[in-house]
Amino acid sequence: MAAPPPPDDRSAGTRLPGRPDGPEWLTVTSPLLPDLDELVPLLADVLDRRWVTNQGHYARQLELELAARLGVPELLLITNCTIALEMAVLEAVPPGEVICTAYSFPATWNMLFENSRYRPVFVDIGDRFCIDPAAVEAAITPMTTAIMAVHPYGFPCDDGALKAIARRHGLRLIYDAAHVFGVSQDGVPLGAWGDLSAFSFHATKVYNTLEGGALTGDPELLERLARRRNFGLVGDDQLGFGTNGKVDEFRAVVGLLNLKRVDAAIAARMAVADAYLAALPALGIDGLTLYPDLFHAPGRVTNASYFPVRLDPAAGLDRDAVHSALKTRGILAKRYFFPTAASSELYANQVRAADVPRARAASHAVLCLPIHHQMTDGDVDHVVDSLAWACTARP
Ligand code: T4K
Repeated sequence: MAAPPPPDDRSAGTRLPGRPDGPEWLTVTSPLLPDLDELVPLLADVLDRRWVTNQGHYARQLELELAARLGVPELLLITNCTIALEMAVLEAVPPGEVICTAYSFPATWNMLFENSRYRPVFVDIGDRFCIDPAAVEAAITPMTTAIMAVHPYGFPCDDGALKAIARRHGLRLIYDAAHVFGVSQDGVPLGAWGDLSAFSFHATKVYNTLEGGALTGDPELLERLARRRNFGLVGDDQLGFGTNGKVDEFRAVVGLLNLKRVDAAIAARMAVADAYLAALPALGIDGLTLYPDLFHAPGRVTNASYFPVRLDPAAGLDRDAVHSALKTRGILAKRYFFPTAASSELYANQVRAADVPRARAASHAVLCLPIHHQMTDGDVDHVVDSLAWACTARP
C-alpha cells in the first residue's frame, strides 16, 4: 500500500495508514462541538437581534452560566487566554520582576518579554510539572512584584505554599488556568485561587468557545478588567488604558451549547484515561511513567484534559523517536511543552538550563497521548499497541 501523506498536525480527515476504512487520524484532542440543529436557531436569533458583540445578550448569559459551572462568584469572558493573561498582568502587577514557571506554553510569559515594565525570572518545576515553591522563594529579590504559575495538564499548583510566599513578600499571584476548566481541590475551584486566574476556551481544550478565554478572581480587579476589556473606556466620557478583549455573540452561542455537553465529554475522557491506566502498565515498558494521580487524587475533581506520559531517556526511551513512530501509525501525540522556556534557544539569555533541570528534562521527555470524547475502545487499543511497538522496537 502507498505510504500515507506526511501526517502534519492538521491532517484530520486523512485515514489511518493501513486502515482505509478505519478511523481518521487519532489526534491529541478533538473539539467539543454543538449539533448544527441546535446551533442554527441560536445563530438566527443573534442575526435577528442585530447585536453581535460588545457584551451582547448571549455573552452575558454565558458569563453567568460559566461562573456557576466553575463555582466562582464572577467571571469575565475574554477573547482568548493569551489576551486574558496580558490583561491580568497589566492591570494587577506593578512593574518589576515576575517569577514564572520555566515549563509552559509560551502564551504564559510572552508578554513579560515584550513589555519593558516587566522582566520574567524563570524557575524550575517540581515532580508534577508545577512551579516549585522553594524555587520561587529563592528567586525573590526587592524587584519582584508577582508570581506567574500554571496548572499544567490539570495538576493543581501548591496554592497554599504559593499564597503564603505571595503574602509574606507582598506579591501578586496570577494563575494561568488554561488547562483547568472545572478542576477543584477539596471543594475549592481552582478559579478561586490567587489574585486572578486566566482560563482558555480554545478548540483544543476540554471546553471551548472555538477561540476564547475567561478571567476569574478578585472582584475589584475584575471590575477594572471589565473596563480594560473594552479599550479602557469609563462610561461615555472618560478614557482609561485597555485593549479589545471582547467575545462576539456567535462564539458565546457555541459556548452555551458546549456547556450543556461538557460534563458528558469529561466523563468520556475519563473513560479513556482509565482505559490507558489499565492497559499501559501491563506493557511493562521500562522507563514509561504514567500519572494516575492526575485523574484520581483525594479531594480532587479533574477534567482529563491531557494524558501526559514520560519517556525516560536513561531507560533508552527516545521521546522524539516515539513521537515520530506513532505518526507512522496515524497517531498525532503532542510534545506539550516542547520547546519551552527551559528548552528554547530564544530564551538562552534569560534561562540557564542548569537552573531549571526538571523543566528542561520534562520538555524532552513528556508526550501527550490522544484523549478526547470521541475516542473508541478500538482507538485506545490502537494507541496502546502502537506505543508498545514504538517503545520496544526503538525505531
Ligand atoms: N497557557 C497555557 C498553559 C496553554 O497551554 C495555552 C494554550 C495558553 C495559555 C493560551 O491559550 P489560548 O490563548 O490559545 O486560549 C494548542 C492550542 O492552540 C493552544 O491553545 C494550547 N494552549 C496549546 C497547548 O495547544 P497546537 O499547536 O497543539 O494546536 P494544533 O492546531 O496542532 O491542534 C492540536 C490537535 O487538535 C490537532 O492535531 C487536531 C485537533 N484540532 C485542533 C484544532 C485547532 C482539531 O481537531 N480541530 C481544531 O480546530 O496548540
